[in-house]
Amino acid sequence: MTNVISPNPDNTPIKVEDDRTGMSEETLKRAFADQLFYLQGKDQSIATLNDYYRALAYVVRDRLLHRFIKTIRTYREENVKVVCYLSAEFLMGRHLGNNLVNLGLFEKIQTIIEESGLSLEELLEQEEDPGLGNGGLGRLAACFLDSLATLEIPAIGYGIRYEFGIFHQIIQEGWQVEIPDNWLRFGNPWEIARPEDTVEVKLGGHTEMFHDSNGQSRWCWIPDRTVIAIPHDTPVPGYQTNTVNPLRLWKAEASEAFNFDAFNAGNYDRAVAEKINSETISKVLYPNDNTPQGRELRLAQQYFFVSASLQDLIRLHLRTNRSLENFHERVAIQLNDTHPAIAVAELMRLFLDEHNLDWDTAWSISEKTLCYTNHTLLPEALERWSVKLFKRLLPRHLELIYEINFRFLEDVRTWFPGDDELAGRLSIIEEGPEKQVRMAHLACVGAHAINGVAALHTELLKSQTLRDFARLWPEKFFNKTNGVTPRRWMLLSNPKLSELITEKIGDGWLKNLDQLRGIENCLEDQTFRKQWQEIKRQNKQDLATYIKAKRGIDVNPDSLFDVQVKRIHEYKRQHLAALHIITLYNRIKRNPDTDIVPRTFIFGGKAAPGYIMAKLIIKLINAVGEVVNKDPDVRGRLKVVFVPNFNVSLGERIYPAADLSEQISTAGKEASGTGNMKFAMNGALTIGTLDGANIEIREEAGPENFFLFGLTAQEVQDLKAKGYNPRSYYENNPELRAAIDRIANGDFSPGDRDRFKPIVDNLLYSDPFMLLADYQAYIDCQQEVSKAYRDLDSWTRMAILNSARMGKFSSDRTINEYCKEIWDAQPVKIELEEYSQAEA
Ligand code: B1H
Repeated sequence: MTNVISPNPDNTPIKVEDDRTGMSEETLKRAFADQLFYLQGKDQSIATLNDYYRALAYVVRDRLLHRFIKTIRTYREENVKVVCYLSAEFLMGRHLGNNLVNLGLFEKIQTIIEESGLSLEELLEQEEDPGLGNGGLGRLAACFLDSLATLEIPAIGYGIRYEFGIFHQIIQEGWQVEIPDNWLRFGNPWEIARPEDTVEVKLGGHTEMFHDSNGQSRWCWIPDRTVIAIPHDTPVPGYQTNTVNPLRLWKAEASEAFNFDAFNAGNYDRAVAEKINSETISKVLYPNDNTPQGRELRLAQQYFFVSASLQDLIRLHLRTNRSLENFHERVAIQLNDTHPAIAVAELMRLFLDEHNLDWDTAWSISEKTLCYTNHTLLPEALERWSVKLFKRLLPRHLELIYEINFRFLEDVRTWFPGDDELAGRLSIIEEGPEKQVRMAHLACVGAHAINGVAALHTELLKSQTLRDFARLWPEKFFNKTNGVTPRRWMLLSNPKLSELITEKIGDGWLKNLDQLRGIENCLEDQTFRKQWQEIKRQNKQDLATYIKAKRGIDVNPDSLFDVQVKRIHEYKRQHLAALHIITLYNRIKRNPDTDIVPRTFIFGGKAAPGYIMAKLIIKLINAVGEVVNKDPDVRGRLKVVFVPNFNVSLGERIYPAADLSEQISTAGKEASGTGNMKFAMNGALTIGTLDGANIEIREEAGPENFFLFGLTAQEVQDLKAKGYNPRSYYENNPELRAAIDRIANGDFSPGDRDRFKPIVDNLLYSDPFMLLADYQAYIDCQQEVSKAYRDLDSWTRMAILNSARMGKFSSDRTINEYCKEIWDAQPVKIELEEYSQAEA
């Protein structure tokens, strides 16, 4: 608000913008000093960098809040349709830089901070990276929230406020060591607790038959535990819009601070134990990517956040609507994988047991509301819960699932009479020594839309993993190729490149990434290519400085930066890249004068703590680095660096500095990949298989600007069916044999020859991900890469074309498709009062 305070001596009124909303330099400066003094209780003489960070965070948060409040009020008053993204993971990355970018404040704040003798970059580094996710799936949810707000779509993200996010990885003697991620230790300026919106979530107990006054009998649930769910909201602003949507994360607490009965009876231990037990639910993120952990606590987490979110939605709906009959017209719920699939049973329970709808009405509304995204084809990653465990934790839901399944299979039998095998394959319950609930089947039956995350993935879903469902309901299936937000992954992380692009084509590309095509017109402009190259070189120099500081390794910024950053998993084949490095090393050892293109191999990624093979792959990469980096014969031409603790903020440093993006999963195994998109947007060329979104990236970039190798998904399957014998590749390929022998002989494990035996044996005797079958094609393709890199100008042309043609992979495109084809959601403009609009 513009206040008028005491007039000047010459009687002209002084205008003072509200220190909480004003966007002028003057006001921002005052607000910064004010927050430091009154919030942190410090002045400049004693403030630490962290104090300055927090002061600045609150300055920015203040400027989000009135937009946030107005956004929520508009949604309510206009009774709009809201998209609810239910996800066990949101890998948001740091907020401050992104919020500055989206509010259009970055440059102004940078000037102010620098004028105060501070560095904005240093302050941004103070923020803990909120790591409430494992990898691609959680980061996708975060990119979607950015695009939803940018496209002005009313949306809420619902998830869990884990007290400990993904562990912090350090490398000790080449091994991964996990350190707990106590990210809330110094508080979190971006969240607002909303205790007034607390809801209760029940667990356990049993069910009983109950007769109501009309003589009707029904089952009712007598739970034996209650936990309370306290929402914590984080505002998520769109880029250059007034929309600020909520990310609502639930924290679990005991229903009473203590169980007073137990407490008063002197049973203090029990009272405290119950409290601890309840709070365990939101304590820690399970650190598995692409492999679910079948633990009771994990199912409790899933149910906890799903139940709290659905209760919240129903309550919000009934505030502005008379009944639940139009629920699906006001709410679209997207299930991010099967982790929230219990929503199918919980929504039915709420409709039937708590709101007295009849089955058919409840089912019809529920189905029209729910949508399901599948993210993986790996059979071991498909969630199943034992019926026994389900019954112990969620007895009422198990009954409902049986009822849903019974009705579903009755339909199947009328559509396909006599086909009992089909019914068995489709059933939500898997029969066997231990009966299991198949969560993907529950999601398919309960949702009206099912989608895969890249064209190949969706095809394989329809023809294999969910084949029977696709036969039953072809109209339910969609492809929605993933995307990433260009705001974080270009503008924020690669400001120099973004500036160059904007200089050439204006800034429209940030909201419409297809406009990037415009830079193709600059391809013949030699100055432009030089500038492009120079920016890449500076980004590489910055990364080299970081590597030197973190790992003490000198890397040459003029070498080819060959990068593989992603979770460590056998299907992603980091060990295939290791075989390539060892092959080059062997060539040098055979002939130290061999003419090779200098390369820096950069790896990063976490292994699930229980995944022994993945942890051994990390050790192998580091061990190869130890030998190669120090061997004088190599003469610094090859360097291997494992960058510890790969996370969103490290990604922001690494993607812009890459020349080559490694996307080398076994075809048919990587559902989409999203790192592949971030690399290509920033002008890295891809070496990759025909897997996931690589296929579409290659189509867009043009096959001449992409290094393709390896078996196709079909060939992988055919070879497996025919009988795959990895040993024959080993025996018939001398370079492959030499590389594997070097590992087997203990050259990378002095004093412990057998250290890498599990990797060697796995490759020679089973090789489920067919590294040996793809080895030669990969080596040959890498040779092509080196050849291409020798002509830096022509390489730069290819890099520019990659960037220019990545428009399709903006998450704005993905979200637009979901809105039109799945959610039926429309943008809603948020109008601000004049005072805060003025300088926004
Ligand atoms: C993806 C997961 C995943 N697919 C289980 N599945 C998890 C499965 O904690 N768990 O139990 C956690 C994560 N993550 C990834 O999703 C795919 O592997 C990528 O290919 C894809 O790009 C990404 C986003 O769709």
